[in-house]
Amino acid sequence: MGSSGAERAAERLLLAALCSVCQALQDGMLFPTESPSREVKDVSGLWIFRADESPERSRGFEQQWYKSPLAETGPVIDMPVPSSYNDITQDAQIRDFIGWVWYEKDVWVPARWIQDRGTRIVLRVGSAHYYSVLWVNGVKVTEHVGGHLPFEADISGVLRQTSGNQCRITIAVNNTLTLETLPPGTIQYMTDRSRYPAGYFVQNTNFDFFNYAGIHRPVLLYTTPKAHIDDITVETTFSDNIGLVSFNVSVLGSSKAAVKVTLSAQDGRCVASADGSRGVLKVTDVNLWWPYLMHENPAYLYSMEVSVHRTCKCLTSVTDVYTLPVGIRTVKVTSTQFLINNKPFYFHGVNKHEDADIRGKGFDWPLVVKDFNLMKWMGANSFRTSHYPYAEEILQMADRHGIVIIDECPGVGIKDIRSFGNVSLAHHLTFMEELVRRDKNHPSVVMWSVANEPASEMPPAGFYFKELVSHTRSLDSSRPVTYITASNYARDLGAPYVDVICVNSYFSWYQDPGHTELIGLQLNTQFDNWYGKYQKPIIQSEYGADAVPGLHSDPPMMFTEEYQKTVLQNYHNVFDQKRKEFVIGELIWNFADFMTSQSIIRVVGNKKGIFTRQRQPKAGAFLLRERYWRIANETGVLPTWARYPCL
Ligand code: GCB
Repeated sequence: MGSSGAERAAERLLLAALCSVCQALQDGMLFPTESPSREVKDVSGLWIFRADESPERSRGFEQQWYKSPLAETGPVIDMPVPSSYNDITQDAQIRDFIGWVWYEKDVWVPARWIQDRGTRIVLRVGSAHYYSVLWVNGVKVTEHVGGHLPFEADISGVLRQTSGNQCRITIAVNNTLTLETLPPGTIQYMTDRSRYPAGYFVQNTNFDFFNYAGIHRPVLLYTTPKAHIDDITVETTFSDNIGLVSFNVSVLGSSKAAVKVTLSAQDGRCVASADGSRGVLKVTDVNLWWPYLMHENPAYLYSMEVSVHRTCKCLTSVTDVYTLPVGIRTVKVTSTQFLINNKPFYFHGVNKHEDADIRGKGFDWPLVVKDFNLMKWMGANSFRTSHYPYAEEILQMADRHGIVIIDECPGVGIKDIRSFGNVSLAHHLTFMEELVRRDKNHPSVVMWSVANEPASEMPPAGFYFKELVSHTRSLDSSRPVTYITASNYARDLGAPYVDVICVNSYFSWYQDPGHTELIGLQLNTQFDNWYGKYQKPIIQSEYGADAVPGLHSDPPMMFTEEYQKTVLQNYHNVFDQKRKEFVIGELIWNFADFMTSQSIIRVVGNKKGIFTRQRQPKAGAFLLRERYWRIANETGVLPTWARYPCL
């Protein structure tokens, strides 16, 4: 039987996944910034767009839509970038589309970039979901598997060989998920002709958020000199008042380049410097990076300037400069505590989604800043990037505001035993490599989460998580590793390998709906069982209840704001006991309401937010606000401006 278009798309996806697994990550993925030697040109904005609605979804490739302007291939529409495409039009077919969509934009590249052969021109996509192929002036320049992470290509050669400084960028993106993608999914063909037309298929997934697709983060052109800083890795520690920053710089494009590193304080004073691509900087009277509400001067960032020099006939010239913010801090875990800078840290925070009206998962500065303002307003000191890596700009905000992050990879919905095979594992390991490569230098990131609620009771899960956790540790030994479990403590096969136990539970919601009086007993049992078995600190990584804003009842009933509040209060009573012992954090599910696929258990999305999708507070937000500030006042060192007035 010949395979259909969607099956072929899935196969193509799989092949690409395998191919990316074979390539070890060789290059760095520094966030593009401007410097005396680098320029950045944002080419986001309005692109044109065409979904390949052919039954096989393969017409674009057959007719080579990348070879000529997209508008010449058929009807195109306007599409903003960054944004998910799903909610932009009035067309349900576009909203629910599965398969290839095509984006295109004509941009001008500054002539001097092209003329100066010592300039590298790089095209970078912040993220596109899920599988992408990129062409410049009709020439394929790269492809990438996986949403939520950046990818880029050096396009200098193509630009210099093709039509000069006019540049047509074409990006094809396919959101098909397979058993080996992260998250996994399956395409199901409906063969009952009395109910479905020929060729009808659906995408099945096991995760609870809408599979938004498209170009989700900015598209940039940037330059570096040929001899350029490719990657920088910093690790920090301190002893008494001396901070230590070990660095490792990789330079590409020159074997003779010399590296210089200078660390400056916030007032511009140089506090340490060194020559060479590896070394350790010593900072006396160090200002440590502290989380928000843990110190009166949180989120202190030094600025590390890395420069590359070349000496030619006794003349030394600087060829490349890159500046990296550096926070000096340590993270450690004991059997009962999470220590930041050797002091106990209690996570009082939120789980989030990249999700909003209209733009879906598209990056949006107003939304990012609003969310940080809301988190700080409610006294949250942390969030988990459920269930995938968030935009780098969000991590930079967290570095600058002292908000602590559990950084999660999109290993969500791994429920099918076939997703525990070698191909899946290899892709998962590669994903962790890409994630650590991107996020390793952020002081806000204090722990890696390799998955959410996998079927960790299935026999292959033991081997799978042993490999995954130990590989992640080998990539970064300075941070603990976890995955988020909803399995029973007695049957979870991955828990022996993690550093912190993260447990999700929904007592009185999915279990014993309506019976909030059972929460105390069940939650105590949950904590005692997990701690009894593993003697590792525990985070309640999800808990909550849906509340439709404006629905009220007393006594509380499910879906009302009062019920959500009552659930939270009952959980809090137990947290307050257990945080004296081994519970090191509580993360509400969820910060805001978010879109899901349509189902009989979701009313226009998941309503467990304490804020609506439009970021307006429900009653639960005020409850958490009082609680978080109370905890902060008890445990932190707050500047006077930060004290919650009512406490
Ligand atoms: C969970 C999942 C999360 C869901 C949540 C819910 O356990 O980790 O993705 O959205 O429950 O509301 O059902």
